[in-house]
Amino acid sequence: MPDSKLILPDRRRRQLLTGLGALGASAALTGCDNLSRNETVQNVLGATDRLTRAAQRLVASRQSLAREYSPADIADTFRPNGTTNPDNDAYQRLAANRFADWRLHVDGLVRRPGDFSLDALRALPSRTQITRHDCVEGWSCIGQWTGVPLGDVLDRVRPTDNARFVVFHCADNIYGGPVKYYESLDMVEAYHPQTLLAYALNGAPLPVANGAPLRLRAERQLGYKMAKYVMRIELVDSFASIQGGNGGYWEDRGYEWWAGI
Ligand SMILES: Nc1nc2c(c(=O)[nH]1)N[C@H]1C(S)=C(S)[C@@H](COP(=O)(O)O)O[C@H]1N2
Ligand SMILES: [Mo]
Repeated sequence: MPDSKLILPDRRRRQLLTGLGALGASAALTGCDNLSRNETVQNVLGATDRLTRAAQRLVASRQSLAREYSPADIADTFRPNGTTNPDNDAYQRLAANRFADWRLHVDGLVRRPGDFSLDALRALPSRTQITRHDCVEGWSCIGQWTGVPLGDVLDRVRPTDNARFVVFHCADNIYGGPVKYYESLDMVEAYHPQTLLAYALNGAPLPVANGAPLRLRAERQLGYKMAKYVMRIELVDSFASIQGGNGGYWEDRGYEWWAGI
């Protein structure tokens, strides 16, 4: 279930409401007792307190920053994984022309769908961060990424109120198979300040092996969330009509959609 983490407050709220119902019943029985000494009130106030703390923890954890490292920690070569050079004519033609003809298409549940060239993305305010990438296969690598915060691009296309997820469609047929790699984030992760559409690695244009010309960095997520070779960003309210319906290439093959670390 994609946003299982977000269901917690709801469940807590329901428990709280049940508690308040019980309070109504016991208050009627005991008349004008000092409410602060009433056991049910104590329990309900305790529950409110716990609810607030749980909600705060949840919000805080979704906004917290991934650790950033120092230049001395950067690996000499950022280890590539999965597709390292998309094996199709369309991509190879774009690469041959150093991505001058490449455009990022943004569409779906947005008020102003649009196309962005690499120069247009580079002209937007950028962010640089040195972070550690963790792959489920059991390796990590530290690199410096530069790109435009995804939230800034979303602000330009103006998601509609019913947009719940951001889907990244990639150029590569992974392992030469029939389907293209894709991934997705929810809106909270999409607007996180360290979520970037990155066009540079260690101060140089993003290498093809690491996703040229544009790849996602979502630094609090596992490596497979960080789509390389992004061609199109689509805002949706459900994954049902996209490939296997689970929000990502690996998710369609059994990985968890929530890959927070
Ligand atoms: N388009 C695309 N994105 C992808 C992959 C891929 O095969 N194709 N592999 C994922 C996995 S499992 C990891 S660990 C990282 C690897 O990024 P890197 O090649 O820069 O190390 O990209 C992720 N994004
Ligand atoms: Mo990975």
